[in-house]
Amino acid sequence: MNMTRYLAEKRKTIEKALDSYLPPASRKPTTIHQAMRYSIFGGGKRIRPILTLASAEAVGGESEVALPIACAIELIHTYSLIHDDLPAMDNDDLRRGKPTAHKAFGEAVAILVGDALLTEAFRLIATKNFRAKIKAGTVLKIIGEIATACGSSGMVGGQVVDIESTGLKLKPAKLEYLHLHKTADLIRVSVTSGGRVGGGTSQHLSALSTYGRTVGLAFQITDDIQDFDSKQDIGTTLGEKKASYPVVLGMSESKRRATELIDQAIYSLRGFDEKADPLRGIARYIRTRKQ
Ligand code: GRG
Repeated sequence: MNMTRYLAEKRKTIEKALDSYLPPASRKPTTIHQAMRYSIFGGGKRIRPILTLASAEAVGGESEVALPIACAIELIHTYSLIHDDLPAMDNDDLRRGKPTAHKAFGEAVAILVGDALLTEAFRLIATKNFRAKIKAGTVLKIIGEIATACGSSGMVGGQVVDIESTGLKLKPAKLEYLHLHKTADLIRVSVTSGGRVGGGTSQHLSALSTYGRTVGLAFQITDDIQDFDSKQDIGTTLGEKKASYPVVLGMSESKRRATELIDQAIYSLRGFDEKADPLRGIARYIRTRKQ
């Protein structure tokens, strides 16, 4: 299958839905709504919501039914990037090729944009029209799983360990723990939520959970590899201060680990038919992606 075309089509579907779900920029107070839209529509690969749609399809469901959840996950991801960029965290000036939210709107508004996107995500899942065939209990289960993946035992917890590890020499197990929570938890729940809303069985969900965890970790490793390479290119040593795979494991072991995880992800889908081909393709794309 043509993955480039698949990803571009899904990205378009997600961006159209995000546009329809988000409050208009003209709604008062306009600053927050403009800033929310600035951050959401500032580019981005939309890999997490695409995984949600592809997972719904993989279990035989319709991706359209998964759209509110897919978009909610993109709102949460964008909130995490905005807060990660703040001066108190990574202090970044650019995100997705544009000034970060705090550079464009000030620190207070950037914090509030993150808060608003996180809250809006749960409103979206709770209120957007689900087809009657999705039971309220399924929606509740998804809300609980997403909250767990993003909270203090998930993404936020991983971010705390990341901050506390800056400048320290980490053991590989601690590094894996950090990235499992900071990055892989949200990716895993993007996948399992799609599988749930698509009507997947418990066997499907267990396989999708393994797929999500392994591609999530591989995603982080490839991100670290690119980050390390780019920092070497511009001759800084910044890349060595942050806890990252090339620093802890070395470059060739990091690449080997990423390949191993992608192989495990694809193997976890062995019980699925060709409807899971997009998930297989996304796993390969993560291994070879250039951005
Ligand atoms: C602030 C609670 C809180 C959490 C922050 C997401 C995160 C946790 C930190 C971002 C740091 C980072 C660069 C992690 C590497 C993996 C990652 C999440 C990359 C960014 O995701 P992409 O590549 O970004 O999907 P786009 O822009 O394509 O959406």
